[in-house]
Amino acid sequence: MPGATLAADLWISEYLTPHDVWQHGIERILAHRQTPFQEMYVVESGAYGKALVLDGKWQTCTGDEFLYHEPLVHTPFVVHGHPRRVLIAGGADGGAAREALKWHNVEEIVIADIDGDAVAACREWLPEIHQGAFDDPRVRIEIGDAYDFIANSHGWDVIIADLTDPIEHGPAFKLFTREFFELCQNALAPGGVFVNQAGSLSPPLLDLLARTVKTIGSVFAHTTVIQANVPTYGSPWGMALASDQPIDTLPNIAATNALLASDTNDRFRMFDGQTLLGLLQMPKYLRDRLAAETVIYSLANPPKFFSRSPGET
Ligand code: SPD
Repeated sequence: MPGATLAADLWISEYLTPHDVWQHGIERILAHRQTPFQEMYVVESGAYGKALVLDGKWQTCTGDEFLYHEPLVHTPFVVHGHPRRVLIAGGADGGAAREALKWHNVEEIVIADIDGDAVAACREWLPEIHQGAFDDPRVRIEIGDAYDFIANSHGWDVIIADLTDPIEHGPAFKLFTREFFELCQNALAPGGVFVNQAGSLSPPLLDLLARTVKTIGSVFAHTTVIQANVPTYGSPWGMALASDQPIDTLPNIAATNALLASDTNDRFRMFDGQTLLGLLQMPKYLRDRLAAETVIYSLANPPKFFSRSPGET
């Protein structure tokens, strides 16, 4: 076990900022390869179970993934009310698809992920996360650029952008731009809901989330932020929720629980009406930051790793 004996330890060291590192002791490397799109590790950590790490960024792990995937999926589903067709951009690990399958009326789930090697590795090494979702007849996997797939598809009730961090030249950065959000808006059916993982809520890292929400808000009529706490991400995490229909950020607890009881298998570890109400409450520093934000991301002005280039203010 790393740290317990005098030995050559193995750690995943993720830079959360250029000056802050979040380290996890690794028991075993299960898979490692440079795919055509990113460097991929699947590892077994000592404390948080098996994990997927892409381009040095911790993506998900068996120890706390439910704290990410349940809010990411069930919040837009409850806001929509009766989702049938669901598109997941990214989502290589299958955790979001697994959660979507808990809804009885869901007929079709497409996972559009650019990296077939990552999907194959997650299928092989992370069955605890996908739990067979890839083989459910309602699920279809499209290996390819989600940007192009969404540009050519329509009628989705919910679009979930379950993406990697928007590293420059990485596979995800253009899916954080106004052009992509416009494609998503066009691809949604009337009453459709969009959600994406939008980055850290830690004050020094807030540019990405604030600018992403500002950009989404320049496309959709209504936006808000889901606050998730995923310990292995190193800070509270934000998800942007958007629709052209109003979003009730004070949802009635009993009404949510009744919907979950009638329309799902009700097998949740963290999500229910009370949890949803909490997820949708933004603290003042965050509301103030969103109100002050002016930057809109575009293909010509995409997000930058650690938010800013050296020297940029
Ligand atoms: N580094 C944290 C951002 C991770 C977002 N992607 C998560 C993918 C899980 N399905």
